[in-house]
Amino acid sequence: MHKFLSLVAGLVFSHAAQADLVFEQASVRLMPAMQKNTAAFMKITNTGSEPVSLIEANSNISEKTEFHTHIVQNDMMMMKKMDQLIIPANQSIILESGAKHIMLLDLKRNWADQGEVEFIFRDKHQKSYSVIAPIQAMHHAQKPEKMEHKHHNH
Ligand SMILES: [Cu+2]
Repeated sequence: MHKFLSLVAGLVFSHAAQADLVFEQASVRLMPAMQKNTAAFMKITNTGSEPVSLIEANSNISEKTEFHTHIVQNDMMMMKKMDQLIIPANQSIILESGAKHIMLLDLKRNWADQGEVEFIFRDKHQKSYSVIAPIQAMHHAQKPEKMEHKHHNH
């Protein structure tokens, strides 16, 4: 009994000492069935004292999953693939429409019927993170969600 308790305590301690990520408000944008791509949004908080670099993403509904950002090129807003997504120590980043996001490419047939998506992210130390995100219709796709959030602070 005592042996078991100390083993559990040891596991909890070593886990807490590592960098860790908390995923919140995750969602995948519902798209018409003929669309080949969609995007996912979420808030990621790094509760550790070291930055975390995610270098790989996979999902169960797409052949490819990438980290994207938006850049302006020739006066046009374009999406650009990022080799890594860095979450600074003790900080949160928000992936949202019109900013950094997760791109799901080459969607599988009837992908939206699943209702939710499972992501597996991997950081540069080969630690993996599993996240479940519901598939949701987003009505104000063009409007940056940032503006809606600001409203609550007044
Ligand atoms: Cu994209």
